[in-house]
Amino acid sequence: MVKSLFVALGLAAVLACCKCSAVHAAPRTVALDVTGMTCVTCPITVKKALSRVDGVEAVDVSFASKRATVTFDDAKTSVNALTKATADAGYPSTAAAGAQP
Ligand SMILES: [Cu+2]
Repeated sequence: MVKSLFVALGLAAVLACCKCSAVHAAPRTVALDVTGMTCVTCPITVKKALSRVDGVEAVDVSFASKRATVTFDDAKTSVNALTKATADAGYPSTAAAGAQP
C-alpha cells in the first residue's frame, strides 16, 4: 500500500521530468570514471572522443584522478552516449558515484 504510493509518486516525477527536459534543455555536467587511462596521452584521446559527441559543450579529463568531467546538452546527448564514445575510443567509462544517469 505505502510502497505502491511511492511507485506512483516516482512515476509522476519521471513523467514530469521528461516533459520538462523536452521543453527546456539545460546543460548538465557529469563525471565519468575512466579507469583505463595508463599514460599522459590517454586523456587527450578520451577528450577528443567526448568532444566529438554532438551536444557536448565542454570536456575536462584528468589523468591524475582518472576522471572526465563533461558538460553537455541533455536534449542532444546522454550519459550513455558519452560512455559509449569513450568505450569506442578504447576507454570504457562509468558515471562516477553520485552522478545522475
Ligand atoms: Cu596512454
